[in-house]
Amino acid sequence: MKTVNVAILGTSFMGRAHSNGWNQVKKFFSPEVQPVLKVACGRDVERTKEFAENWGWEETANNWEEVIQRDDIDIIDISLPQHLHHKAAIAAAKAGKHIFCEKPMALELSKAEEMMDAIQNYDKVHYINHNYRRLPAVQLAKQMIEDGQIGRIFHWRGAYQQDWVVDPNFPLTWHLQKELSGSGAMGDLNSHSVDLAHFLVGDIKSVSALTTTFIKERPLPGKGAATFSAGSVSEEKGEVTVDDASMMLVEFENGAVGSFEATRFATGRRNHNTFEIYGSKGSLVFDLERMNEIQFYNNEDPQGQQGFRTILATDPSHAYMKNWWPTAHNIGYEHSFVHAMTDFLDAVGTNGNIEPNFNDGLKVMKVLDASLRSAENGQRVYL
Ligand code: SOE
Repeated sequence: MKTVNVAILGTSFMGRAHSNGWNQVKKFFSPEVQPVLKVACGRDVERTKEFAENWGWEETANNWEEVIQRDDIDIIDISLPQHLHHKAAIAAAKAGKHIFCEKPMALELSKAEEMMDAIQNYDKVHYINHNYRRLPAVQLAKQMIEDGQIGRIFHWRGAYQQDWVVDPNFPLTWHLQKELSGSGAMGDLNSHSVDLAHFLVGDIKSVSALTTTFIKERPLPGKGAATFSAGSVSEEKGEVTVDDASMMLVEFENGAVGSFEATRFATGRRNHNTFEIYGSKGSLVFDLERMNEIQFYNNEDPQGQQGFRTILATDPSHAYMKNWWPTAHNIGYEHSFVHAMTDFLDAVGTNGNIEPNFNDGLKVMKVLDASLRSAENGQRVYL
């Protein structure tokens, strides 16, 4: 079995989720090439050593620019905060590496365009990890739409709601600083919804949006501050420079219309990514908090017997499921990363490609950029 050496840049939440995926993909799938967990790269020497030990990375490094230049590395896994995505991706492309990059593609549109420039005349695999496409229930929704089971689509209604920064004492982590995250809920959460809408409904023609920041300043972060965890905080405060919530209305190229909510202030919603798609022959409803299910309404069911029914997408016939457990033994968040990795490794092994790649990531960035401009000028913005 041909193997490929992976180097991961980043040892926090996504570093953990990706390391789990690279380990699990070898156990549950038979991709064209198998990953070797070669190098884990992080800023903190001791923490990176512990990380590598725990997840089975063979070596550690603390300078990602040097790792990218190594001849023995085939895949660069970018699990860094988005302000570092473009530098790492451009260096990896120039070094002729395959690139598995976390979402959103980049800090801002101009940086995503630089990444696109770097992969012209480039024959390796590039991928943006909008992982929710690869949940079996979402794959089933895609199949049902393509089979015409909901007919002409009229409406998309998406909402990605979290509440981990509702507490004003949650510190000013990088997620809340424009120079490190680009935007707040817009880039972090709405990027997922926009990618799913592109995947399931189609391209977006125009956006009208508004954003708001509910809590304008927060204590500076101390030790242990990370995604979803506050750690210690300092007495000093800093300004929040990103949106806490964004609301967006769109026209799709195919005539459908859509609404998108993305917020970190939906108190009680921990990681509530949902979509509703309404068509001429039926409708589909997905809720990440019930990620193995898709709700389907068939307008052609007999009169008096119509209603939303729950389809459990865990049969062996559902995408990826035959590699896991017997039917109805549900999967979770982490499995979407494994599905992305098996498809990515197949693309690497066959000199093929995978979606969403940089082209799809750039499309998302263009929508987010237009949305932020619309929120700024109060006008509808056409893409
Ligand atoms: C934080 O909002 C976060 O970790 C996102 O960055 C991920 O993309 C999302 O899947 C879960 O929440």
